[in-house]
Amino acid sequence: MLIKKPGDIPSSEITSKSNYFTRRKFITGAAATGAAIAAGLYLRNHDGPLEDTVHAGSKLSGIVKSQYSTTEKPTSFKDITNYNNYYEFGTDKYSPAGLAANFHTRPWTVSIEGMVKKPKKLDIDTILKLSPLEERIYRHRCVEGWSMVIPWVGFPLNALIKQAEPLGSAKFVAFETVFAPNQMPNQKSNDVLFWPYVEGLRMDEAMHPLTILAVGLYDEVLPNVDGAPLRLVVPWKYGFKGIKAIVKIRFADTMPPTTWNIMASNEYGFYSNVNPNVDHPRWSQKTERRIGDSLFAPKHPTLMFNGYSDQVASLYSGMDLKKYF
Ligand SMILES: Nc1nc2c(c(=O)[nH]1)N[C@H]1C(S)=C(S)[C@@H](COP(=O)(O)O)O[C@H]1N2
Ligand SMILES: [Mo]
Repeated sequence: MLIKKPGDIPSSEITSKSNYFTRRKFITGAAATGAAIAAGLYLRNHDGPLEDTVHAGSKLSGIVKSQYSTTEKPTSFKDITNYNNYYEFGTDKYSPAGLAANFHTRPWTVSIEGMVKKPKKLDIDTILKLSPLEERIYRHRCVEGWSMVIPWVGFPLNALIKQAEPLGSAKFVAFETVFAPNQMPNQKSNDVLFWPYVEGLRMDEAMHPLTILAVGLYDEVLPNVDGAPLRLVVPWKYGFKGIKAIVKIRFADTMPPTTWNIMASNEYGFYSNVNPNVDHPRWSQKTERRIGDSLFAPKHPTLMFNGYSDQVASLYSGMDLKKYF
């Protein structure tokens, strides 16, 4: 078994207790109703006994290289698939890998809805053929202060968005993780987070060519623990924006709620752009620990927009990034 390395910020500390419980009291009613409705909608699709479950591990073909990949050395497959945040399965880093191993990723339908000309329900195997698969080797920076370099396989989110033809009035895109409490043990109660996990982007962020939907890793089908079968990757933002196991994409004219912002709005903003100049209220964001480095290796300086300033800084020109953190 892997042993927890010193220097980790325990996931349990991601939200201060007092804050967590204040929010809980406030929100329980609405969340409980939402969860009940979601359960009704998804239980049949994703909680039944399933036959065909083994997909991770198969090689993906026809992957093309991308100009957007970093030349930094990728983190090992072992670290990327054993050191994770996936609260539906476990709140520590090492248990989700095992607990997610038999998660059912087929059949899988993604609903595209809200302010679009062409709402659709797309089967995951149709989505996989939507656009050529690209390798995107991206830096991944968790808000907790650690980072990796991950060779994702995926395609630009904008390819999917264009198919749905959003209305001009759509200004945001909201994403939702599956609600499947029979498979995701922590979804059985709201003690950990409110389910399903939700995230969102502004429309221009969603359309940006760096924003991808990942379906693979190291040329293989995405391992369950990394968000199979479909997971968002926005490399200039903190890792929690990269919502896993997506079943719903909704277009809206108002800013959608996002899970960590609901839990602690003073600590996690909607934007959550990687920014070494805006500290988390409980720790500095100036440096990061690269997973896989030796324990004695110096920390890496955290880069503005995670090193993607040239591509994305213009999205935020004139914005006060301390206020809109
Ligand atoms: N549904 C869901 N998505 C999630 C999370 C989660 O707990 N549940 N954790 C987030 C966080 S905090 C991070 S850092 C990344 C981790 O992705 P990885 O495990 O593939 O490295 O997933 C993000 N997406
Ligand atoms: Mo994270």
